[in-house]
Parts: sequence; C-alpha cells; structure tokens
Amino acid sequence: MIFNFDREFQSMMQEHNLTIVILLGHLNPDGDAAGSVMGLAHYIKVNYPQYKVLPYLADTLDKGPKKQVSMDKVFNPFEKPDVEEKYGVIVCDTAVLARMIGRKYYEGAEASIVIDHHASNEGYGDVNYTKTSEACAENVYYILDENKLKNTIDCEISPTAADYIYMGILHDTGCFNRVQVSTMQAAMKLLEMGVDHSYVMQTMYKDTLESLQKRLELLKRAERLLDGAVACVCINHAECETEEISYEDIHPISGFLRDCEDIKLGFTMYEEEENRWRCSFRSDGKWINVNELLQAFGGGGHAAAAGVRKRTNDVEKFKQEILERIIMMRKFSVQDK
Ligand SMILES: [Mn+2]
Repeated sequence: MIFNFDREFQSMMQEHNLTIVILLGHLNPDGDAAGSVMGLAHYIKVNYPQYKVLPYLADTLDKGPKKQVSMDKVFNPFEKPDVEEKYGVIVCDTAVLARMIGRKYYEGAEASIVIDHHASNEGYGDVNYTKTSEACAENVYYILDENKLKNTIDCEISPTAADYIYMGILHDTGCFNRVQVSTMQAAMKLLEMGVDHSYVMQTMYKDTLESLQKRLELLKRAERLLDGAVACVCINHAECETEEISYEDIHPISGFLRDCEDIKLGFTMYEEEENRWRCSFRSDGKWINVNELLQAFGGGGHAAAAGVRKRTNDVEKFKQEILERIIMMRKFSVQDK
C-alpha cells in the first residue's frame, strides 16, 4: 500500500487537535534534508493554510542549498521555533534519533511522522515511512498529491515546494549520477509542473579557486590500499588545525575517490577532535555495501554512502580492522557469484 501523506498528516493534526507542525531534518543538513523539509513545509503552507508551519534546519546547512533557502520569501528555517501550544512534528531524511537536529522538539511533540530513505532507519516515530531510494525528496514527491503539489507552483514564487523537492533529488543523486527509473520520472514530472532546472542547478555550484586548491592538497594525500582498488585520505587533528582543514573540506573527498574509474571504494578519516574520528565511505553500493561494512563498527547509512564516528587513539588499528572486514565481505560476495 502506498503511503498517503495528506491522509496521515490530516489524521495526525485532527486526532491530536493540533494547529502547529514543526519540520525537522538531520545534523549538518544537505540538499536532500533541506529540500525534503522545505518542500513539505511549502506544500502544507499552501494546501493547509489553517495550520502554522515551522521548518527548522541547522545553520550548518551546505553552502549550495543555503543559497536557495536564503531566497525563501515565506520561511526562515534557521530560527528556532518558538512554540507554547502543543504541536506535531514531521522528520525527514534522518535515519537515527541521534542525528536529528532540534531533537527537543521531537521529544516534546504530541505526535510524529517520519519520512526517510536510509536503509539504516531505526524505525522511530508514531508513523514511520522509510523506503530505500536515491533521495528522501524522491519519496516526498511520491507520497504527495500531484494537484496539490502543482498548486504550490501556481500560488507561490520560487523557491516553491516543487523547487525544493527537485533540489533534494538533484543533490542526493549527485546531479542524476545515481538514479532509478522512478527518480527520473519524478524529476520529469517536476519539470513539467514548471520547475526551472537551471534555477535549482545554482545550488550545485559552490567551488571557488581557493576551495579547489585545498581539494588538490587533500587528494595528493590519498593512499591506495588492498590491491589498489581502495583509496583513503586520513587527516589527524594537528593537520586540521595547522592547515585549516574543516570537515566541509574533507567531506566530498570520499566521493571524488569513488568516482575514479580505477577506485571501487573511497573513504576519509578525519580527526574532528582529539581521538574522535569522523569517517566517510563511498562505493557504487555493489562492489561493497558500505552500510553493511560500517554497521559492524557502529556506523551506517546507505549501500553506496555511509559514515561512522569512532573514539580511538590508534587510528591505524581501526583502519586495519575495516580493511580486514572489506576483505572478508569481498570473499563472500565473490563466492556468491
Ligand atoms: Mn538523503
């Protein structure tokens, strides 16, 4: 049975006698978290004007999507919602409670709806709709009423709900690099409705000469591991400080490594504070499932993109443990075939 957002939303509001809804996403929001949250916020605002809608995103939103969100004429999602009455929440693109931004709003809500696309979603919330797909915004698109969505384009000026949903799809698929038929069908419908591709594409551009030069320095550090099909960039805390390398600088590196024709798995290890490592893994999802790989270490995410945080004073040992698990998983997958 397909999830019907309008029915679930209205029953949440009516059964609990609510007039306010708060929308939340994950920490360090990306284009998909912002696109899903803001898309739904505009959809509700236009189609259910009787309710007060309060989207909330962290100020650490990625630079590209932030450009579009800053142009929003209706909402300022960087301001903390100020609520005295009871309310419901809708959470998007957030696999685990620990990664939620504005969690106190979730804890204080009368009722909640969760919409996600992570295979690792822990199933929290009163209503939890998680379907593994390329982007949470793709799921958002498919649970909405087409005429009501079209309404948002007719009633508002950009960025509209449809622009935001398109933005989410654009970002989580790496500009349609990783898609399924359903992804392209959703994108096509949104364009037909009136979304302007080049308008939303502006959220994809964020490089400056300086940021590219920094990236060059990071890529120079990449080491090949195993038989060369795995590449890793590892940065310790002292290097982060002296070379002013932020997580934002390191974050895209694993994706660039993975996209190389001769690399199957790219990952980065970044010591965000003394003895705490934040690691990001990217593959094609088939050579190795990085969600499965990292679940053994307390991390997770998607088959092709996942992360883990680890407290250790011996990162080399941690790296060896990961490599051993990669070898083991690869052995089994080869035997399967
Ligand atoms: Mn996502």
